[in-house]
Amino acid sequence: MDYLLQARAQRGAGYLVLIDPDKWELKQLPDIASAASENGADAILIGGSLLLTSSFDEIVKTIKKAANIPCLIFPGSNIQISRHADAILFLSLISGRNPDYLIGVQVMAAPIIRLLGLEPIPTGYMLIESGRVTSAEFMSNSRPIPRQKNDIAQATALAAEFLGMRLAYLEAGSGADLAVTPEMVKAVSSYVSIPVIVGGGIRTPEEAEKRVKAGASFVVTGNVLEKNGGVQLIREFAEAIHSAVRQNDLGQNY
Ligand code: 1GP
Repeated sequence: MDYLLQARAQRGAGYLVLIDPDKWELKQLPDIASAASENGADAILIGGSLLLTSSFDEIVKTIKKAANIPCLIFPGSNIQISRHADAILFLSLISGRNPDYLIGVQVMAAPIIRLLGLEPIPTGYMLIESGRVTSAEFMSNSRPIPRQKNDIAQATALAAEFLGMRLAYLEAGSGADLAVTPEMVKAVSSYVSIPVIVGGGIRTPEEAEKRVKAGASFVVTGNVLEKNGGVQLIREFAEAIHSAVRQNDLGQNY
C-alpha cells in the first residue's frame, strides 16, 4: 500500500497494468511484464474472473521474475493467491449484496494470506453498469450500480472508507463497452478521502487522462493491451496518466 501511495504522491496518479492469465500464454508473460515495468507502469495487477490455464502460482512467479515493479494480485476468487506476489487487493464486492463476495471468500482466504506473508490491501470493489453483462457481474452473481447513479456510488465508497478500506475500485468490467464516466469518478473522488482506482473499458490514453483529471488516483488497463499489445501503447498510457493533474470538485488541484 505504501508503494501505491508513494507512486501517487510522486507522479500525481498511478498506472496499473492488468495481466489476466487466461488472456496470455505462459511464455508470453515475461515479455508483457517487462514491457509494463520498463515503460512507465507503476505496478502490475494479476488476476481474472476465471482461471482456465496454468497454475496461478506459476503464473505469478513468472510475472514477478520479469517485472521490476510491484506485482499485486487482483483476485477473481480465493484460488488466486500466491506467495510470489508483493501484495493482494483484499476485495469486498460492496456494490452487490451477495454475501459470498462480501465476506464469504474473504473468510476462506484470510488465513492463507497470512500464512503466505502477503500484504492484504483492503479494497471496496464496486461494479458499475457498463452496457452489457460483464464476466465480473455474471461470476459474482451481483448487480452493478447503475452508471448514472453517482449518488449511490458516492455513498457506497464512503461506506467503504468508514469500514476502514484503503481503496475504492470503480470497475466497469474487463472489456466493458462503456467505461465508468468521468462524472462518476469525480463525484466519488471528491466525496471520499481514500484513493479511487478506475478500470474497465478504458481504451485510449485520452480516456485515462480524463479520469485522472476527474480525480482518479489509479487507472487500470488490461484488455486494450491484450488486443493491441505494444510497448508504445503502455508508454502512452503511462505518460497520459502521469502528466494529467487531478482536480477536486472545486476545480482545485490535489
Ligand atoms: C478489469 O479494470 C480492469 O478488471 C481492466 O479492464 O481489461 O477493460 O482494461 P480492461
